[in-house]
Amino acid sequence: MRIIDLRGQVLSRAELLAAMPRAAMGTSEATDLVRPILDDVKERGAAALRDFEEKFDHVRPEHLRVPEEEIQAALTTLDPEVRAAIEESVRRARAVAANQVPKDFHTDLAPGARVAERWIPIQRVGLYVPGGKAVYPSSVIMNAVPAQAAGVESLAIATPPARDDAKGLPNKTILATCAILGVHEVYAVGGAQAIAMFAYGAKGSEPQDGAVLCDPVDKITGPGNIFVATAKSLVSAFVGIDAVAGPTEIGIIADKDANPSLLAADLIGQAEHDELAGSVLFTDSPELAGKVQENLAYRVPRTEHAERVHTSLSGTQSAIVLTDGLDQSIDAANAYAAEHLEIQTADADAVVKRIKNAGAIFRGPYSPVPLGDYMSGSNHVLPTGGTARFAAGLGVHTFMKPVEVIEYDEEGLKALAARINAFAVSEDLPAHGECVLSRFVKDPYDKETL
Ligand code: HSO
Ligand code: ZN
Repeated sequence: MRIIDLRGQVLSRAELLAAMPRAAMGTSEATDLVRPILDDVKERGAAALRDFEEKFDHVRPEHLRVPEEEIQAALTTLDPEVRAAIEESVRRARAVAANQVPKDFHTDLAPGARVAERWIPIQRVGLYVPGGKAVYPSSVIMNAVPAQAAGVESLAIATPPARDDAKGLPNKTILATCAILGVHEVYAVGGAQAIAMFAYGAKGSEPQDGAVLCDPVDKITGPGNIFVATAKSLVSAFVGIDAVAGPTEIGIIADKDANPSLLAADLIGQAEHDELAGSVLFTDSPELAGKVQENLAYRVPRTEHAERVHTSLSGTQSAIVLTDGLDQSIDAANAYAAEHLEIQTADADAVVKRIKNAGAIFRGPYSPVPLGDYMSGSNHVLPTGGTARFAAGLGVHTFMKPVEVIEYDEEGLKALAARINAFAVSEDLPAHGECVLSRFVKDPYDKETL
């Protein structure tokens, strides 16, 4: 891993931000490819979905909507150990999500003057689950559980047909996870066409599809490749989307007493995801940095995905950041704003309190990132690319919206009438003022008086 040496440097905010390792994001021509797919699905519904599945996933699914028997069948053939792991993950995620549901509240401002806040679930959500080399049933849990806890009435999942499935059914572990979660609306549709189906809805083209194959959704969440991401941003003008995720990242703040072997394991764990994954160690101990490098030299060639891990750790997006002390490590980590931030220092709680930017914070040696990936109960869909400076990870709040209810009565409004009128007149909107005044003086336009 390359070294970024900040020691002895006093950096401005801009310089510190610029010094952080980041993946270079290429621009793409995906928009030109995606737009016709969106238009065709909007126009021809299920018939277009079948054509695109054949073109991109090389199979014409027998059923675009996966029959319930297939979802249940996938559960019966699931490896019992994997099933137990999924069930534990769901249990813990549900316990946290139940606690996350925001409470309605109100503020009384004066007699007869109340503003209430109601949290309302989004009605219908579409969750995209990628196929291909990265099939993550854990991500189905991370999206579906908070949506269910929020009270989303209708939740649909779209995921491409598995490569080796003659009938065009999706990955069996994904289907089994849907069965465990109680998600019954699953489509064997992938890519930009799945996003189009969610955004516009799709009419059926064969009797088994019914007149309507899929109703449009109000919000689309879930990761995907560049075509899925582009499709999501194109439809985001009229349908909600979650953030478009970049490559995954880990930041670790460690001091001289941290265990270099475990640090190396954790850096490799994240690098395993992707050649572009970022693994960044912040430390004030050059000795520790040296030992971590030694451990990496030993571990990397021996790990299953050695080539990918090597590419990721030697990329410009990964680094060991050497600092003058814990204060500078914390400043740098705050500038980096890691998707996942591990704290491996003597007084970890004191460091946690000083973290301003991170997708999720993993405190101490027994809270490694993969615990959060699978079953800590926390969510693993987190802001990447430094967006943790302003964004939060997925949670119950992602699937709800706060709506203010204005509850003034006669007394409450009357007390403000003159002031509202003065404000309205100052904005040259006198009819605004009249709305209020007409409620208290005899209304010259009231038809009763005409
Ligand atoms: N670390 C990934 C999530 C994941 N890991 C899924 C394993 N499966 C991004 O947070
Ligand atoms: Zn992971």
